[in-house]
Amino acid sequence: MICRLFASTLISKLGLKKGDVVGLLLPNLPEYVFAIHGALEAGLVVTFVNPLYTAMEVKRQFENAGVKICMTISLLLPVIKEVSPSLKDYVGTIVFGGEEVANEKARVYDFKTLVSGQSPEELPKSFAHEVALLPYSSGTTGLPKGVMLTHRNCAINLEQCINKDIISYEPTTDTYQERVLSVLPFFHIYGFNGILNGVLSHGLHMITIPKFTPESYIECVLKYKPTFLFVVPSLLLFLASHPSVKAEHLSSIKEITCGAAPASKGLIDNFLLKAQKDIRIRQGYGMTESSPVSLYTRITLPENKTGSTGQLVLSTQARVVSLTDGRDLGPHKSGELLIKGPQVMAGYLNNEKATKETVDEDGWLHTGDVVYYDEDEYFFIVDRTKELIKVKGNQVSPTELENLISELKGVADVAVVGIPDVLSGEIPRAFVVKRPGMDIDEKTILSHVEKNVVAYKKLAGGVKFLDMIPRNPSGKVLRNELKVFGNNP
Ligand code: AYL
Repeated sequence: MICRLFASTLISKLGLKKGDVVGLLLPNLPEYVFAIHGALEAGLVVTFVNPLYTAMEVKRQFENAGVKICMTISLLLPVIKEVSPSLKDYVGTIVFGGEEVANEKARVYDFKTLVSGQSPEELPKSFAHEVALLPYSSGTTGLPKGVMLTHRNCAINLEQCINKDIISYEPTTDTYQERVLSVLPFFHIYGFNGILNGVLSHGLHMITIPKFTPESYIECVLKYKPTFLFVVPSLLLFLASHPSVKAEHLSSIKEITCGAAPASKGLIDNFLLKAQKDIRIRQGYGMTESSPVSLYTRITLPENKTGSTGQLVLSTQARVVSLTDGRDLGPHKSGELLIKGPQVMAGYLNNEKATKETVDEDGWLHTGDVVYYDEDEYFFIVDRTKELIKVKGNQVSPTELENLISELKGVADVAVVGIPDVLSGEIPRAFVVKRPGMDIDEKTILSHVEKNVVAYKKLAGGVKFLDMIPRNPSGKVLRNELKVFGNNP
C-alpha cells in the first residue's frame, strides 16, 4: 500500500510521468522497497548507484540515464547537491528519514511528509514491455552502459527461478520461518531482482544491513538466526576463514547461494569444513544483461558437480561456441557462452552499436564468459574473454580507470587489467607508459584514481611501468599478455 501511495504522490504531487527516470542513491534500508517499487508502480524508470560512489561517478551515470528526480538519505544530500545542477529538467530530491532537511523551495522533499494524506490514485497500466530498470554494466567492453531491463524481463526472471527443483523455500503459512540474510546491495541486479524481489515474492523475512563489517554481520547472524544466506565468493571466504566466525554461528543456516564471481570447489569445501554441518551450497550465474539469472544449481547437486554454476533456468537456451571460429561445441569443450531467453535485456540505452555487438540478430546474448558443460548439462565457468574486472563481485570497467589515468600529463599510454587476488577474486593493476621526458610516479597515479572513484575500484594491484603496451595490429590491448605479466608481483 505504501508503494502505491508513493507512486500516486510521484505522479500527482511531483508531476512525474511514465518513463521519467529516477536515480536512487541509497544504502540497503527497508525503505528501499518503497522507493524502488513506488517508482516502478508509477511507471518510472529506475537507475541505482552505489551510495559510496564519488559525486563524479554518480553524475556520469545520472546524466547518461537522464535522471529527473533523485531519492536518497540526508547523509548523502551533499552528493546530490553537487550532481543535480547538471541534470536536465530536474524535479527535485526525495529524502528518506529527512524531515529536518526538507525544503520545498529548494525542491528537497521528505518521503513521509509527501506520502501522508495521499490517496491512492489511478496508476499507469500495462507497461510489461517498457523499461523498468537501468542498471549500469560495462558488458564485454568499454564504459558502463545503461542496461534496459523491462518489467517483463525482471518478472520473468523471478518466475524462471521458481522451478520446483530450484526453489527450496517450504511453502508455509508462517513464512517468517525462513529468514534470508543478505548484505549484497539492492543497487545491483543480484541484490535487487535476484534477492530482494525473490524474498518479497515468496513472503519471506529479509534481513539486511547498510554496510558490511565482520562484527555487524556476525551480530546479525547471531541475533536473527537466518536460514538462507546470499553471498559472493569473497563473503563465503570471510565465513570460511575469518577467525571470529565460529561453527556455532552458522548453526541456523540451511542453504547458501553464491554468485557474481567464481567460487572454487576448494572454497566451498573449506567453508563446509568450518561449518561442520550439512549446509546446501548453491551457485547462480548470470549478468546484469540477463536480469540476472541464467544458470542455477538445483536443490540437489550430485557431489561430483561441486564447483558447477548449475543448469539452465526455465525457458533459457545456451550455446557454447569456439573462441576461434564461432563453431558450436559439444560437452567438455570450453568456449564462449551464448544465452537466449525472455530475461535478456532490451538493449543498452542510446547505444545501438554496443547492443548489436552484445545481442546478435537471433537474440543470442554473447556473455564474454568462457565455460563448458558436461554430459548432464551442468555448466562450469572457466574464464572471461571480456575486459571486465570483478572485485568482490563488483564490476570494474578497465576503460573507466584508463580514461582517468590518461588525464595525468606524464602518461603516454595505459592499460588496466585484473590480477588474481585471494581476498577479492581480482584487483585492478595499471600498466603505464611514461611520456618521454616527463616523470610520473606510482603514488601520483594511485592517489589520482583513489580520489575519483569508489574504494573497490582503486588500483589495489598497483602500477607497473612499461616501454610499450602490447597491442594487436588493430590497436586492441593484448590483456592476456598483461595478465600473465601481472601475475608477477
Ligand atoms: P554482473 N561464477 C563465475 N563468474 C560469474 C558468476 C559465477 N557464478 N556469476 C557472474 N559471474 C561473472 O553483470 C561473469 O563474468 O552480474 C558474468 O559475465 O555484475 C559477470 O560476472 C556478470 O557480472 C545469481 C547471482 C547471477 C548472481 C548473479 C550475477 C550478477 C552479476 C545470478 O544467482
